[in-house]
Amino acid sequence: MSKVKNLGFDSKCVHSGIGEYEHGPVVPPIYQTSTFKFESAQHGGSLFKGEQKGYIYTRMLNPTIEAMEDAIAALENGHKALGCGSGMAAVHTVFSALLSAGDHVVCSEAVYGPTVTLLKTVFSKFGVETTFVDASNLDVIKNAIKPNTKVVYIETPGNPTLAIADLVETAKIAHEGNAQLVVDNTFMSPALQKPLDLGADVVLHSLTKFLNGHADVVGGIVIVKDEETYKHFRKTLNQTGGVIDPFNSFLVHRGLKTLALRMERHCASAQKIAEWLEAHPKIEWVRYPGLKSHPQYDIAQRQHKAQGGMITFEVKGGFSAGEAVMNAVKLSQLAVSLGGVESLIQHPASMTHASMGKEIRETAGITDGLVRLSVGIENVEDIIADLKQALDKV
Ligand code: LCS
Repeated sequence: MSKVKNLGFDSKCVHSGIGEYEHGPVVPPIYQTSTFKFESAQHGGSLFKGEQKGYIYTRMLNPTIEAMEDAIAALENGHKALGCGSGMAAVHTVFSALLSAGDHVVCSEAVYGPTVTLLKTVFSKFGVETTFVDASNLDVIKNAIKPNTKVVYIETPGNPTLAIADLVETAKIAHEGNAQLVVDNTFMSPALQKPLDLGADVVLHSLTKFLNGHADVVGGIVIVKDEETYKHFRKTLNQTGGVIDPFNSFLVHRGLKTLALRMERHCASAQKIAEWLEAHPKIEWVRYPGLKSHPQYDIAQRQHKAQGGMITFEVKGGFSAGEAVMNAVKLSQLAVSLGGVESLIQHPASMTHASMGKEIRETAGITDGLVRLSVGIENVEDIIADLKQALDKV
C-alpha cells in the first residue's frame, strides 16, 4: 500500500493492494502454489486455530489473491473483499452467507439472467422465497418487504435494461425492514459509483467485466464493511469453494491500474454513441443514463460520477432488424460479456437473459428487439462508422 495517505481515486487504482515483497518488485509476485509450508507442527496447528496470521492453503487465502482483494476493497471504500471464481460465484457466496430456509429475498427484476435463475431454481429448493420487483420504484420495493425478508438485492444500472435504483432510499427501506442491501456494482465499477458510501451493506462484482477490463479473466468479488461479516463470508467461501486463483487475481490487479482511465473513455464514447443512435432515423429507442430520455436521468446524475459504457437500443423493425445489425457489424464483436476494451454487441432475450424466462423478461422490459452494446475504448468515430454501415444494411 502506498505510504501516501488520502490518495485520489486514480492514484488508488495504481497503488492499492501493493505491498513490499522480497527482491523489491513493484507489482505483487504470483504465488502459484496450492499450499504453504508450516515452520513446525505447532505452527500449522496455531494457524488453523487462528492464533496467528499466515497462509495455509490457497482455497483459504493466498497472497496474490489477497493483494487484489485489498485493492478492490480500497476502491469501493470497504473493509475487506473476497475473490471468487466468477461473478456468479460471488452472487452465490453472498446468498449462501446471508440466507437460511424460510427467508425471503426482494430482488430487482433488472439483473443478470442467471442471478434470477439461481434464486428461482437453486435457493428455492432450500426454502428461500424471492419476490422480483421493479427496483426503480421505491413503493414497489417497500410493499414487497415481509417480516422474513433478509436481503434486498439490486443491480443498478440493471443488466440489460439500465433501469436505475435510488441507492440511498433503497438502503433506508431495506434497513427499516431489518434486511441488508446487496448491490451488484458490475455495470458502474467503483470509478463511477460507490454503493457502500450510499448505504449498501454488501457490494459485489463480476470481475470479468470493467474491473479486469481485458476480456481474459472470469472472476468475481464481494466487498464487505466490517470484520465480523468478512469472517463469516470467508468461512462460507472456504466451505463452498468458489475461490478465484492466483494468476487470474494477478491479471485483475493489473487491469485495475487503468480502471479510472478506461472508464473515462468508455463513458465519453458511450455518451456520443447514445446521442448518435437516438438521432438515427432507423432507431426506435435508446436507453443510456446520460440521455435526458432515460426515466431515471435525475438519479443517474446524482448517483454516478459519469454514465458508464453500456447502451441498449431497439432498431425499427424489432428483432429481425436488430439481428441484421448484429450480423453486419465488423468492429463491434458479436459476443456476450461486457466491460472490456473491445466493443461487444449481443441480444439479451436469446442470449444472456434467455434462462430467466419470457414472462419475467417482459415485465422487466427486456423486449425481443433489445440490442445491448458494450462500448469499448476504440476511437469513437470507428465504432459509430461501424454501426452506421450496419444500420445502412437494414
Ligand atoms: N453480475 C452482472 C451484472 C453480470 O453482468 C454478470 C455476467 C454476472 C454478475 C455474472 O458474472 P460472471 O459469472 O459471468 O463473471 N454478465 C454477463 C453478460 O451480460 N454477458 O455475459 C456475462
